[in-house]
Amino acid sequence: MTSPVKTTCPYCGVGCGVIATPQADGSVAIAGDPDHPANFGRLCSKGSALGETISLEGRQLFPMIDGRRVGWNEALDAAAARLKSVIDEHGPDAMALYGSGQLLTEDYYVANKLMKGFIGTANIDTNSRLCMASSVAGHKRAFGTDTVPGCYEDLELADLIVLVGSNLAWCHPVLYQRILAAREKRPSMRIVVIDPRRTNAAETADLHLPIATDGDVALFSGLFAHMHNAGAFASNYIATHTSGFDDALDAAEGWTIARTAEATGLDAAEVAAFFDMFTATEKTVTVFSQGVNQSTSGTDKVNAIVNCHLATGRIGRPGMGPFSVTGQPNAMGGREVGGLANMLAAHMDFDKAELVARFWNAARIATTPGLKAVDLFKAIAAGHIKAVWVMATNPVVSLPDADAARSALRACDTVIVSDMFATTDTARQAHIFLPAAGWGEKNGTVTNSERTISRQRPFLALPGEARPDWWIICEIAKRLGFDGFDFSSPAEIFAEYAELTGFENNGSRDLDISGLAGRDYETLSPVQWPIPAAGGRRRRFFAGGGFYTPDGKARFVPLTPPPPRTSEPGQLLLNTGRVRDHWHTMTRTGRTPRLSAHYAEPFAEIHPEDAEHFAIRRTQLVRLENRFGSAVVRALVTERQQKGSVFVPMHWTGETAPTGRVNALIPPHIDPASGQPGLKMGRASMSPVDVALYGFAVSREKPLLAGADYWALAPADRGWRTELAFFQRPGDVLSLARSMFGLPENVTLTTSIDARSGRISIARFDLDRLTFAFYLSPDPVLVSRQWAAGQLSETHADPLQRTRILSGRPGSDRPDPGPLVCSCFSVGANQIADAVTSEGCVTVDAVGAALGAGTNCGSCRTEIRRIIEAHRLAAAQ
Ligand SMILES: Nc1nc2c(c(=O)[nH]1)N[C@H]1C(S)=C(S)[C@@H](COP(=O)(O)OP(=O)(O)OC[C@H]3O[C@@H](n4cnc5c(=O)[nH]c(N)nc54)[C@H](O)[C@@H]3O)O[C@H]1N2
Ligand SMILES: Nc1nc2c(c(=O)[nH]1)N[C@H]1C(S)=C(S)[C@@H](COP(=O)(O)OP(=O)(O)OC[C@H]3O[C@@H](n4cnc5c(=O)[nH]c(N)nc54)[C@H](O)[C@@H]3O)O[C@H]1N2
Ligand code: SF4
Ligand SMILES: [Mo]
Repeated sequence: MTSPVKTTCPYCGVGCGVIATPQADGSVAIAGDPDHPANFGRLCSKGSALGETISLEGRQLFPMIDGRRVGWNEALDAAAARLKSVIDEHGPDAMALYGSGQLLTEDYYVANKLMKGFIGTANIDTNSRLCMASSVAGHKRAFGTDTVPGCYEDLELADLIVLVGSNLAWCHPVLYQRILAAREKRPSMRIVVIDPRRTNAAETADLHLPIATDGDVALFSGLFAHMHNAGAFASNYIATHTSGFDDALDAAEGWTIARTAEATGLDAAEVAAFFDMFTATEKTVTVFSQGVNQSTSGTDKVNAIVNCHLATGRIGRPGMGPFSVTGQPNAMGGREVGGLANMLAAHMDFDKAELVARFWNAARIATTPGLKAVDLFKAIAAGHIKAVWVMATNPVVSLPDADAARSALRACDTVIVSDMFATTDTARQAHIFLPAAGWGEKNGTVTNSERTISRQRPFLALPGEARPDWWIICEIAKRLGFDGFDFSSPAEIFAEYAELTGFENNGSRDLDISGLAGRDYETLSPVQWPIPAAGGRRRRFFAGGGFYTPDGKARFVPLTPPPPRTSEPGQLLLNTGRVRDHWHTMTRTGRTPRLSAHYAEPFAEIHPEDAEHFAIRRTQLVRLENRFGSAVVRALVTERQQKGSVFVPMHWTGETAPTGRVNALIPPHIDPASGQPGLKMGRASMSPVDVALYGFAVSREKPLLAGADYWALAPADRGWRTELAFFQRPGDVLSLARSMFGLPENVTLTTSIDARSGRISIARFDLDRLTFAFYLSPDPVLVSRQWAAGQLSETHADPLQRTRILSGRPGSDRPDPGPLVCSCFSVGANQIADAVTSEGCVTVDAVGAALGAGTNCGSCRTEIRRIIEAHRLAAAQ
């Protein structure tokens, strides 16, 4: 065992501190860092499973050109030569870099410096455009700069927390657990959730407003008008520290409770209850996320929320404020260094080009904004951009109109991709592939949602020829002939960046970390900005005004709510987002059996009445379709979904379930102020899929799936689990099984066929070990997935056990754990139900004491509560 290393989780913007301890057997023990101010030792299911994502399986460990192995010199020379010829021939704007909030600050800083300072184009944008751009634009409109005014502590100090378009329970789980713990201590604290779906966050809330899609501007306009009428406004704050109040009030006029209720699809009583709560509670924090940002009215939603906080003076004081929670681990860091095409660097706009050019000694500074993500990919498709470098993001999956994004890359002359995996849908389009170092190998800093800068420290050696992104960028910059990239470590880059934030600042810019310039980088502990060299640190912004607008006053924004979103005849609104245990396009979480078990395939949440209307039965496959594309996913019929709308997660890809790429259906419509696409704003028709044969398989080897019309592949302990469907009945199922699992024709298979139901089971044992079990049925296959996947780890010398595998049912001596609920302790729904009915565990804590479930990260506690509710009656009998 080597000594523990303090680092930061590479997933969400909570930015939890992690202690990683490499073990003698090559594994790494992961624990929450008790000293980190974001999590004080807690981790969620994804963070806890980090040790399982660091294996080198599937990693690309050397550079490639057109699929051919090359050395670094050749790869870097080729990349630089191709970029240079495009720039020389067509000008700097003919090239683009598309980056990511998963880059470290140091990577991001040099990428931005190279593009905007030396190549001379602002065509560098990032997946943060799909994520935080509307918050950035809203902050800049109101505050004159992109500042998050508050901090995490406010969430514990607040008396009211309003979550708007945020499933915090699943997407920022540690923050959510902090809120729940605070409410437990102080039961008067209230949580309101504003989300069209009854999410996990909504289930633990005191009030859930199932708002109609994009009703948010109307709701907060109504709140603005209501608070004005109630005399709740802070007239002193408004007069001293803001401008534009009268226009905002005029715009909100007439937004009565009745009108608001109508525009938001909510009950007038619910609206009134929310308005009264908000009006009466000074210590209110409004947390918002993608239900706000990912909309063509996203920036207006942000300002509708901020208007209410400004007008009540509830900003920058303990326990109050608007709070945009960031998605990615370094979404904030990217915004800081200038990773977005419309910002220059260090929170400076293009009007500061001369200053930045002087600081950088820049050869050719960009003076105007570049293309934003959606337009950037359109420019690639149109041939205006001839070379693109994609770094730490998977746009073929995550951009709207995803098939068009793939075609754009296919048509592009030069595609360079930096990733850890060469098999992603995007990396498959690369001409030049550059193998990047990943979490645990990389070294640098990230900034979380509350402006805390933490170190990501390496605890593993660089594998193969993988290199950190900052090194790759600097090597290419040098080959392009630019000075200013002679960095020998991330520490040197950070020091330069810190100096830039303080350069000719004198309090004119919020972002100032010049106080860190001389600080020892290796031992840097988590620290919240601003940290000016001259002193003047503070936790929060704007309690006493001091905005970064020309007159120092915050700006109210007058708003007109968009017309209510309706679906066209025969279509449903298409909402998208995340599940608890997966991270985006699953390149990392998709490698762990534990995290893959909670949801193992793509699905659509459908309201029971819509299911009936569209003739869709539970668990069958459905096709969603519109003029952009189509997707085939599993039907998950649930009342948590609003009628008239379906929800499909964004996670599945060509690698894991090729028909499940929901972004093929999302229109590339953008918010006019921020350029952020409305990723929650699709529309699609829905129909049942005519399936001839459904299949489910567990197997030791990865199956070959070429013949299946639908498949979803997930790892299991010691193998794989696969959902399948065939739209035409395959001729010979035994040959199909042999070809799927790579067995010659003469290998004997164990089979069982039920002529009446048409169900077929096929298995193969190698000595006493199961090689595969394959279940086929004209109806969705009824086999306990967790149990079947578990059979890959068992021995089966006993013929009775082999029979059970064929029948797809555990014996009474081996209870079926049921679908996974708690991924930290691998506890299934049946085990929890059993604890309720036979052991009388009728509280979540009692279930926890009996099974461990829900006692680590806590994210599954609402699911446990739901199971208890469902089985309570049986327990009482
Ligand atoms: N488990 C997990 N956690 C993650 C991530 C992950 O991939 N997996 N990704 C991280 C990243 S990058 C991000 S950006 C965050 C995102 O975190 P969240 O924003 O919390 O997650 P989403 O599921 O994208 O969307 C949140 C909710 O917005 C709702 N919504 C849709 N339309 C509307 C609307 O018009 N109004 C309102 N009020 N709500 C609406 C959806 O129903 C959904 O429940 O999560 C981060 N954390
Ligand atoms: N329909 C729909 N679409 C969405 C969203 C939605 O809610 N709905 N959400 C949007 C949002 S908020 C986001 S943030 C995006 C996320 O979407 P993406 O950024 O496309 O998703 P990831 O899977 O996180 O992609 C990160 C890639 O970088 C690689 N990687 C990880 N670390 C490193 C590193 O250090 N260096 C390098 N070079 N590579 C690395 C990973 O292997 C992976 O391939 O999706 C957006 N798309
Ligand atoms: S909440 Fe979970 S995913 Fe987010 S930083 Fe913490 S451990 Fe990582
Ligand atoms: Mo995001």
